[in-house]
Amino acid sequence: MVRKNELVSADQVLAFQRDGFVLVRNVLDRSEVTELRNAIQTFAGRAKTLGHVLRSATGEVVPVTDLLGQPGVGWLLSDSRIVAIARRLVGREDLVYFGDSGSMVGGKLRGFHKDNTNRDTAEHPDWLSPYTLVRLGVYLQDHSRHSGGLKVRRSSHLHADITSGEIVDLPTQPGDVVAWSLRTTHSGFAVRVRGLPFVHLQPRFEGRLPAWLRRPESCLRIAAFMTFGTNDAHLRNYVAKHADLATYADNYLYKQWLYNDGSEAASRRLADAGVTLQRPIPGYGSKFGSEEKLATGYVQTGPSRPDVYPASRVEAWIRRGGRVLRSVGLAGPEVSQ
Ligand SMILES: O=C(O)CCC(=O)C(=O)O
Repeated sequence: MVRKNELVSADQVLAFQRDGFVLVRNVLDRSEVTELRNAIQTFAGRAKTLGHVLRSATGEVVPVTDLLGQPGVGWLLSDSRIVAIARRLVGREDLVYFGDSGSMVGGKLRGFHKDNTNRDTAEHPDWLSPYTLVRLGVYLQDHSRHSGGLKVRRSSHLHADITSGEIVDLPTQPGDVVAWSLRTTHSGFAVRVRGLPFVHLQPRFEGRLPAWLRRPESCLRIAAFMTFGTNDAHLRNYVAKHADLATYADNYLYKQWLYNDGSEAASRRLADAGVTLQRPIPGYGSKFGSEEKLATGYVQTGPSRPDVYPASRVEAWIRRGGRVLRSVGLAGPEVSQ
């Protein structure tokens, strides 16, 4: 096992700053991967029974509660290796966790997007200084030879659009951690093409690839995600966007904050690892541990805010063609499935 202060080399930090993502190998061992797979499946199953999950059109089970409150999983957020990676990439000592993490079981939710506050306006403060919110993904199965992993666009964290950057399917193996800037364009559930490992498809085409051309997933896809930041304007803007119900009603993160573990014990566990727990809204944690079964079968959230990405050249033509095909019923919905 690699020592924690060697987990992310100086070259990897530079690669992260250049590319907007980095793959850190062999962070977790085999038994930890097995333990996490089991714990997440158990927790997600229980959350689904209660309806404490986000609504899904593509089959994934996403508990609304963050990782901190999940038995057998919460340790990830204060794990010295995870914290060391986050600290190296955020680039600041005062690491903050603000209740943005989660797990996902199964599904096929694809589509290029960014996670930062403002995704399409180069004049917004998000784009005027290096971005300090970093997301870590732990994919608990093989994606070096199998579909289902993370797809990113290289250096797309430098562009306020989702069309820039070479497409890369990340060959993660169980135990690896992938980290990306919230400004980086990415999509889940990458489909690998049989016999053509060097081909990295647009998400919109992946869902339409015939089954015989796809490499299958290795087993049920289970993944965990967590975001860290530091005490700065980028974090304040991000939190303000999701805390403001007037402009972003009932958004998923606001709902998650209600269901999160905001206890003093959880906060102390993080503090012992050098991470500050920020509880962005007054009701943070007020529904944690609730046994109320939701009749809707999921936690209701408002629509996500549309991003208006200016399309250029080929992308504009593809969009136009897609609109025409959809209007005459010859193409499916815009988010590929
Ligand atoms: O499912 C995935 O691999 C990506 C999830 C994602 O887009 C995110 O956590 O921001």
